[in-house]
Amino acid sequence: MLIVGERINTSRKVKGEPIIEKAVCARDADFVIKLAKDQVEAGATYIDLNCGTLREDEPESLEWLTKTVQAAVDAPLTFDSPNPAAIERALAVYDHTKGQPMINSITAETDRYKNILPLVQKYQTKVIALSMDDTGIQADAEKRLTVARDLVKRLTDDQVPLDAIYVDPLTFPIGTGTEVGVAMLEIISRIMTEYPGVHTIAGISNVSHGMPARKFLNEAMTLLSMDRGMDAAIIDPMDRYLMALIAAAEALLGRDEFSMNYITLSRAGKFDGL
Ligand code: THG
Repeated sequence: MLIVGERINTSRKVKGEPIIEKAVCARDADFVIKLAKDQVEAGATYIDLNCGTLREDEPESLEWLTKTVQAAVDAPLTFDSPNPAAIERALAVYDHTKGQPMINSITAETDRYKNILPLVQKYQTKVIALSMDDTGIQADAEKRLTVARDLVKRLTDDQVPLDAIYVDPLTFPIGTGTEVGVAMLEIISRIMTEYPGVHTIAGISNVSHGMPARKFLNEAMTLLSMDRGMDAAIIDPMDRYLMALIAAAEALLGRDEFSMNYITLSRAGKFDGL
């Protein structure tokens, strides 16, 4: 399972305080390095960088984040931005010896597709494909599926390998409709069956937005999505219980040979106290 650690995001607030945004604005390298190291230690395979709240300072800040995080950890990075100028600045300084970078994300919107695709090609990145187009995000599962299929086709036609594509079905809050969870699971399932070799990914925590006891919804949605074939997730890897459940599900779904990873994590004390 590819785990994208979501904690370096300037829109994240802790007890109402935008502490990440403050740290990035102040160029507090120690703060950012700790966020990155903690996530890698917790099992993140990619570290997401999102400083979209900084607006005109986003490109320079994303470049700084890239250099700062790469100097401290070996995990590859995910550039979480709709802004091609910011992504390109980050990619230009990216150390490719740390693994293939990922762009988060491309969509079927005319301008976004046109501006992001050349970066995917030039820097040979992985790319998250969000199922939205010029009409916006459709609530209807069939419509989102059509957009997702269209994106996979366009990307492969443009020489992006299936293995580099991570389709994101887009996570709606369960409070917005009874069928929201089912729709997401259906999109994951269909994409994974129709395009063998492609990947699916989701920013899971949005499913619980506005709900009480959010963690159970996030945990259940992660496991249900994995059962439908989802093989990557954007989550908080510091949630040890969620990480333990993911490892257990990997073993039970036959994605962990002889459960060796599960056993290794257990021996390393990753489940202690849970
Ligand atoms: N798909 C893709 N990219 C994404 C998302 C997605 N990037 C952004 C987001 N969704 C995933 N990243 C975050 C980062 C921070 C938070 C949630 C998702 C966050 N969550 C809690 C909240 O909502 O209140 C706060 C919990 C905490 O203390 O960390 O801040 O769907 N491709």
